[in-house]
Amino acid sequence: DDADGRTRFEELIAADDRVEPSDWMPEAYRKTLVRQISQHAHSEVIGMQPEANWIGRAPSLKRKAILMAKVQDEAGHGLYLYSAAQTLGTDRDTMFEQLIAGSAKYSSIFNYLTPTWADMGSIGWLVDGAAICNQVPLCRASYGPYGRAMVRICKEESFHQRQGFEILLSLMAGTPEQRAMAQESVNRWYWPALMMFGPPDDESPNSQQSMAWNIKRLSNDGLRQRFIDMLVPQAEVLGVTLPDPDLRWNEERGHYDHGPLDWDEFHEVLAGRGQANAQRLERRRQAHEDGAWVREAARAYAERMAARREE
Ligand code: FAQ
Repeated sequence: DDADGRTRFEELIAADDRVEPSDWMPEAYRKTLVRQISQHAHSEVIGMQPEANWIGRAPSLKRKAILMAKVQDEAGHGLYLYSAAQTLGTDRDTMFEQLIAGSAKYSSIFNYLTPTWADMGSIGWLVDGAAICNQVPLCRASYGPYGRAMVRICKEESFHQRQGFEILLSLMAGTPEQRAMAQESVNRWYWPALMMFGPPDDESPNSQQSMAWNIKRLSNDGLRQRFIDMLVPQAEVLGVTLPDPDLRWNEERGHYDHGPLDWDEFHEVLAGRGQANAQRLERRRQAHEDGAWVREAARAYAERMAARREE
């Protein structure tokens, strides 16, 4: 332990300043950041798969170009986040091995299937919408490289959210079949999107400490409520119904009341028994193996360049 370092760390947190990679930090602070950042990075990388499913089948050239750009952004977000985690001393190969071995978490939401085109709309509107709601406060996270990565990610996520909303808006202005497709998709994605914020506050083991360290700024339930309050007027503009019969404005609280979430489903998905857990990991493993030659070539090139510099 470094007494001066600890005092300085506590001062930084108390002043709501930023902790930088060269600063002393408690091991538990480092560990929880690596846990949260790597989980987020893996979510971005695995999160490319549900949408990649539709790149080859997008209904127009324009839609295809937009979807490709979005999925590429997700790869980029993964890279910023792996870089932020690397400044804490855990390298990307290690995190990748944990992902492929199935021992690392990624967001529950990416274990749901995308059978219809409307799912591209729902992912943008609901999944990216939830992501922004969760991540805007993370731009102020106490760890510098993480907060700064989040600023750029949030800007890109806003575009993703709007493109999803616009897909649904187009479908809702279409034929009865298209409207039905949009509604059916929203019905499937609504509850899983609410689960993205994590377990209820009284069952969230990490929240209290993460909030004391200024990593998380708002609780899981607090963010979930903020998200629901945001969605209701947007659903009205779209003309879709949110599939919760208990959803109603509570004048006293100044928030929408909502029905209970199915936490058994959440725990099943986390335990690996969601619709697509096995498929997502298998695809990731295969892509990693298929990319071995690229890593080998990049390493050989880097070595040759280093040797040349020494000459
Ligand atoms: N799925 O004590 P807490 C995106 C775990 S957005 C799976 O409350 P914490 C953009 C949690 O890790 C999605 N696991 O934990 C995109 C912990 O287990 P651990 C990614 C979950 O950390 C859009 C345990 O449950 N965004 O990718 C989930 O304080 C479209 C107990 O929970 C982020 O990761 C879940 N939903 O709060 C990409 C944002 N919820 O780690 C492509 C950053 C909880 O102890 C297409 N992360 N768990 O083994 C966070 O803000 C936090 O980590 C929370 C969880 C809020 C997710």
